[in-house]
Amino acid sequence: MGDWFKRAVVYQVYPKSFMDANGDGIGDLRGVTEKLDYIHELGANVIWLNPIYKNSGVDGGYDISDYRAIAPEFGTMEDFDELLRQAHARGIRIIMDLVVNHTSTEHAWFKESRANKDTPKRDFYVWRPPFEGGVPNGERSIFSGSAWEKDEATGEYYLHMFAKEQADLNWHNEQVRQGVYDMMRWWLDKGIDGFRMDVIDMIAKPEEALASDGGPHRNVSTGPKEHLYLREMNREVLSRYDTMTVGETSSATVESAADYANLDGSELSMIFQFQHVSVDEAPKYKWCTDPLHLPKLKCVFDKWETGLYGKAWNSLYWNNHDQPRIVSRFGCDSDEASRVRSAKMLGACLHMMQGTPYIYQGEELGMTNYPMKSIDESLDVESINAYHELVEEKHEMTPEQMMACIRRKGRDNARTPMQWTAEKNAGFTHSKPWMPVNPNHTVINAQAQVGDLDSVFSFYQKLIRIRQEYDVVIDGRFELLMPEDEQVFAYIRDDGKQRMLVICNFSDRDAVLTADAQMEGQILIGNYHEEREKQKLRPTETRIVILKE
Ligand code: TEU
Ligand code: CA
Repeated sequence: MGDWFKRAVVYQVYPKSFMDANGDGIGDLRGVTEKLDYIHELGANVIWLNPIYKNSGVDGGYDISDYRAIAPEFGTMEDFDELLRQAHARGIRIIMDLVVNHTSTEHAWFKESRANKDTPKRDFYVWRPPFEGGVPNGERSIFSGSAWEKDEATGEYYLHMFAKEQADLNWHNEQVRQGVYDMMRWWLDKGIDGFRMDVIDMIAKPEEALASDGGPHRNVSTGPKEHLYLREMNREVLSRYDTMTVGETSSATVESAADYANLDGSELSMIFQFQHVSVDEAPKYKWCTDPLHLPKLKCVFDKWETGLYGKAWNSLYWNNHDQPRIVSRFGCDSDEASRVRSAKMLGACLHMMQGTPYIYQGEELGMTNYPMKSIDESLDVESINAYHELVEEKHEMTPEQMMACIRRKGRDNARTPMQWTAEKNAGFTHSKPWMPVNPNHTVINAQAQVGDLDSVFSFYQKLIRIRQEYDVVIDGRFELLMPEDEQVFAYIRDDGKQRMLVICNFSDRDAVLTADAQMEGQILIGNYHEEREKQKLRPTETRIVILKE
């Protein structure tokens, strides 16, 4: 493992909604190849490609039925090879989604496992006998309902932590692990540059959570063998290639990250922690509309930035295919000027921290949440199941309350087609898009922004250049200023040679800087043209300053 990941800026492509090259309404691999110059112009040097493997169409490609085949709607293996070649020719590396906590129930392994209690494949998945005639225990699926599904043929239950079409693999089985490592080597031998590892903190489930004992819902994440398995994967696969890896670990803490993302390279390059995207969640998961309380968010970043310094590496993200659009969430998208300004402010806040930044397609344009009216419009298994459970079964929320939550937090927000132009279907496709395009594409689109020096796109371009030019962004220590302030997020980066000050007003009101955040220096970038007042910030104002010695 080299350490190029420290200088990487990752652009995440959700292929289904990125660019449709063959006009069937679904984004595809040739569409990604067509748009490589756009990603290159932005300045990103790594692409994370969401799953493109053959799948059963239940969970956006995260229900894989063949790890070595491309889903026909995305194209062919030749299309993939061409994409990889063209990306490498531009100095862009590609990391692939590795989804190995579960497979689709249509995967050959599962079909064999289900068909016969005596095949060695039976143990590839988590099968349990009923407990007192019912489910083995109270384990709950993240996508609502029990995590156990009964198979009528054998009378046993299999575990699915997500949709019932996504059966959890049994990582305690040596052959499962070897099968996964073989597949990883197969892709790395093709020339890909690493993996983003889906729910990798869930692979080593503690045995007691799986017992058929009628027990309660228990935590299946970070079981005792978690790091053992990742070290094995590192030894047998990753360490033999020049890779970058990022584990998706919603349960990670600063303490566990010191193992997962240790700078000694024994496990992964970095992880996605979830604490900063959970600050506006109620005790009951994400279905609420609570506003952001800024000191909480600052406290989380402070903990991760200082906690991992010199020990492990951070990832930095606001958005991905599971998260609502950041400008609609922590920014202000009610009018065009505030949308542009707050999208820039949020970019500056994140990109000047220590870690590898990830930009999710359309974030660089300040794309917003989608104005969904009714649940019938949702295409996301998570939102649909949650609606049925919370509104129709348990009557915990009215339809209006739940729709407000889905509009604010639902995953469909991230998955509407990329907005390339102001034309019909936003230039994403020539036919009917698989998912509706946000009506605001007439205003928010790439064509309007590329080359416009005041656009969100140009601002992101500059942020990436600053990161490349100033080593303090890569190496400097992080020091939070004004921790209790409810409007301003301000911090210093200091590498002993240079000091950088980053100030961000998260509110759409004027804000006042305390003395320690008023230092003078050279402003590298900001989101207002006119002269500034030293002690005051205007609504959603941001500035990045190199401080005088
Ligand atoms: O997400 C895992 C995960 O933690 C999600 O359940 C997340 O909490 C939720 O989507 C937030 O709304 C990964 C993938 O990123 C997601 O797209 C998949 O649906 C999931 O795994 C199952 O593979
Ligand atoms: Ca297509």
